[in-house]
Amino acid sequence: MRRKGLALFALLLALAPVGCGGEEEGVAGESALTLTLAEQKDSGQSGTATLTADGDAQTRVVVELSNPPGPAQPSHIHSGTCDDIGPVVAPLESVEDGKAESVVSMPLEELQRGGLIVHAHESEAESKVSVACVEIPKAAMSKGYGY
Ligand SMILES: [Cu+2]
Repeated sequence: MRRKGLALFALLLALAPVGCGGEEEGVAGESALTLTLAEQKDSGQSGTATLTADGDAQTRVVVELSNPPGPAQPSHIHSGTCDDIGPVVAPLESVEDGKAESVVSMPLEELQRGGLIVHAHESEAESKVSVACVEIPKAAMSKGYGY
């Protein structure tokens, strides 16, 4: 009987760490995704894009970029990849002084369908130049495969 008790104790110890760390999840149905915007073409601008579900049909997108230049920087969600930027899927507010907060009429899930990017242009005048970009990772197919 002593051995059995010891084994049970060891089992409890082994189970104890489960549930520590990891993603913050399930806070009143809110979920957020923070992506790292990588600089493009030596722009010197990198930063983050934070996507937060805003109800079932909208997503709040906050873009923050380092080393902002003077002019406002148009920013969008496009299809494609950072190497091959496709058409605009949803416009974002222009990044001013390195920050923009937008609400897009697409649910977060939809933005995670794969093949979409968040990026910022150098300026209105230099709109062909992309300064920072990130590909929105495709969401896992179903719950239960989470990390
Ligand atoms: Cu764009």
